[in-house]
Amino acid sequence: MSTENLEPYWMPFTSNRAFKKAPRMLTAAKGHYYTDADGRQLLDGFSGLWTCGLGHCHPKIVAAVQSQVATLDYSMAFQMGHPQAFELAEKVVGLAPEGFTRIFFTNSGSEAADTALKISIAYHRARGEATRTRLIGREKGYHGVNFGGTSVGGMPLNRKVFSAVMIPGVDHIRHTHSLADMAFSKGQPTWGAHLAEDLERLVQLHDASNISALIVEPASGSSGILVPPVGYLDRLREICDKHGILLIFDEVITAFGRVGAAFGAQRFGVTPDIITVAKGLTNGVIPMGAVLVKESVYQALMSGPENLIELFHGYTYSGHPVAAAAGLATMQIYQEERSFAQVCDIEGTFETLLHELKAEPHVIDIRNIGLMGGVELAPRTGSPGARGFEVFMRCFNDGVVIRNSGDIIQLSPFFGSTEDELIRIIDTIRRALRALA
Ligand code: PXG
Ligand code: PLP
Repeated sequence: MSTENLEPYWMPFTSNRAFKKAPRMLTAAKGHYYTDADGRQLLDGFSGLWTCGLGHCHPKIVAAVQSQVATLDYSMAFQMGHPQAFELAEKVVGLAPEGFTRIFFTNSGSEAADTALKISIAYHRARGEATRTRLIGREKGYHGVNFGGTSVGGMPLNRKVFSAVMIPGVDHIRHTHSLADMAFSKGQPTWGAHLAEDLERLVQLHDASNISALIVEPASGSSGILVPPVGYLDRLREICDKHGILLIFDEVITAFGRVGAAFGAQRFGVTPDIITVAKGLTNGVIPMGAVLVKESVYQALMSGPENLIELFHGYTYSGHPVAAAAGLATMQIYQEERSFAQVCDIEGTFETLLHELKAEPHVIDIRNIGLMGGVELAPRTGSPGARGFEVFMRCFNDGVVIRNSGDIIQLSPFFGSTEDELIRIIDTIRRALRALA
């Protein structure tokens, strides 16, 4: 048992009072396992928080971080540079879809989302279309918790309390989820491409000359694994092109292997104009996010006298040397271990095992793409989310860490998961479901 004073730390997205009565404390991690304060080994079925696809404490990332922190711990981020940030920039754009040549570093996915939205507005203004300021998100979207990301986001509970102070000039297209039309689809649902037409409705309403960008997750994670219907993203791309709207893919979860490619854009065969990343950029080891842009977006902003700052935006820790070192080691391992191909190799096994849960009590849908998996449960009458949390708790007590978003069970196994590990995760969930009321 741990002996810390648990009160001062206000935990993020956590039921603080319940946690502090019965804490779940993790004290160490290695490979695919956590150690908890009681010395138990827990199989991590969530790769951290979608972050650590390569496993925990990868020796090469640990070594890179140790060496960097002892060599250049911090380097002034504005008007100064250091080699690791430039090297990482080159490596990451090298993996990106054709046309992506520039990258802006942030410290999280939330900062990446807000940065991307601001870049889109600056881009249009620089090209003489200063009225293009309206931002379009999608219902059920998650783009972090800063003001911009919360505003374009579509998770009702994240918005409710802040409703009056959401940034102005935002609208949302409808989400793509429909149990009646796509329950138990494997991979991309075949129904739903037409839902992209909802963007046309908003263009008619607001006029294209006022719209800056559309931001969507190619496949959404937080709202419970929503996989894009076949043809849906292609249609969004066409409509954005038709109206001069920038298309932003928020790939904080889908980039760096999670869907079996370097980027979701490649997996789904649709190229946006701006991409946000975080999490897998450093395998979660040091916080870091980034915004990748096409050359045309960057060039539009490289105007004016050369000695002036082109974009009035940046973070004290943008391109932090220790984060950059972690990122560089991570990119090297992705290449050496063929991580993205590894995901493709086990995706089929994961899908088969996951969909076996269809027969279990309370299960009303199962969704998957790459190594993202969601199992939706019927809510208990009068207490939505209770069943999902109970499955999370039962799995934890049974030695497996998963996550629940309300009544949706979420899985994000490691890229190097063995079949036995996948079976253990699914069996543990099955036992939990059978024990539920
Ligand atoms: N965009 C997307 C698509 C994300 O998934 C963020 C932005 C924000 O990133 P930061 O680093 O600011 O948290 C995310 C983060 C879940 C879960 O349970 C997912 C996230 C965060 C917390 C929980 O699926 N994704
Ligand atoms: N608040 C104050 C008072 C600051 O001085 C700064 C940065 O210098 C910030 C906020 C922003 O911090 P960051 O650059 O780490 O996002």
